[in-house]
Amino acid sequence: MYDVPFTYQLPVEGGIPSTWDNHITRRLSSMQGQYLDQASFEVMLRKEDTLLYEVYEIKRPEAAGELLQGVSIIHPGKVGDEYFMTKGHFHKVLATGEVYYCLSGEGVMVMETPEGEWNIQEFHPGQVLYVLPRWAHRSVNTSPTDDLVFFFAYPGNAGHDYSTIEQHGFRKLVVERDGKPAYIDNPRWREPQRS
Ligand code: PAN
Ligand code: ZN
Repeated sequence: MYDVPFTYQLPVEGGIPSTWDNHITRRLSSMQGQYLDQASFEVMLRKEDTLLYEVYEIKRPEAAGELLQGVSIIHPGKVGDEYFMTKGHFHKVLATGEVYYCLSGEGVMVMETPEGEWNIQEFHPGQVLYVLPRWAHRSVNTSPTDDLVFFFAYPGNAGHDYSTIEQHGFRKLVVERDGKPAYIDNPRWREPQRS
C-alpha cells in the first residue's frame, strides 16, 4: 500500500488495473438462494461452478476519509431468465455513497432503500453512475455476449451488509423477455427489517 499519492492505468480494453491488491472471484455456488429459478440454478451448478464475476481491489485503510477503489467484471450469462449479477449489499455505514464508471459492456444497477423505494439505472460505456447514501446496490450484466466492466470508489469506512439482501433479495429482478431486459417484481421480497 502506498503512503504517497499514486497513479495507475485503467485500460478500457479488458479493464484490469495496472496495480491491484485483491482479486475476488464469485462463483455460482456463492449465490445459493439468490436466483428466482432455483431448479435452473441446481442444474447449472451440478454441471459447473461457473465464474459469475470478479473484483480487482486496490487496498486502502478501511477508514473514513479514504476511498476504496477497484474494478468489477461481471461475465455474461443467465440462471433461467435472470441475468448474471452481483450479490448486492447495503453499506454497513448506511450514510455512504459510491461512484461507478462504466468502462465497457451493458447492464443495469438495481437499487433500493431500507424503506423499499427502488430505482434502476442503465450502465453504458463512458457513463458515470452515482449510488446515493442509503441505497443498496446490485449490478447486472444484460449483454448476451460481453463482460460488464466498471470502476468504483466508495468511502473507506463504508463496510458491507450482505445479509439483508441475502434474506429476501431486491424488490426488482432483471430478466430476459423477448430478447430484452425486463424488470419484474421479486415474489420473495419483503420490506427489510433493519435494526
Ligand atoms: C462494489 C461491489 C462489487 C461486487 O465494489 O462490492 O461490484 O459486488 P458485491 O460486493 O455485491 O458482491 C461495491 O459496491 N462496493 O461497495
Ligand atoms: Zn457498495
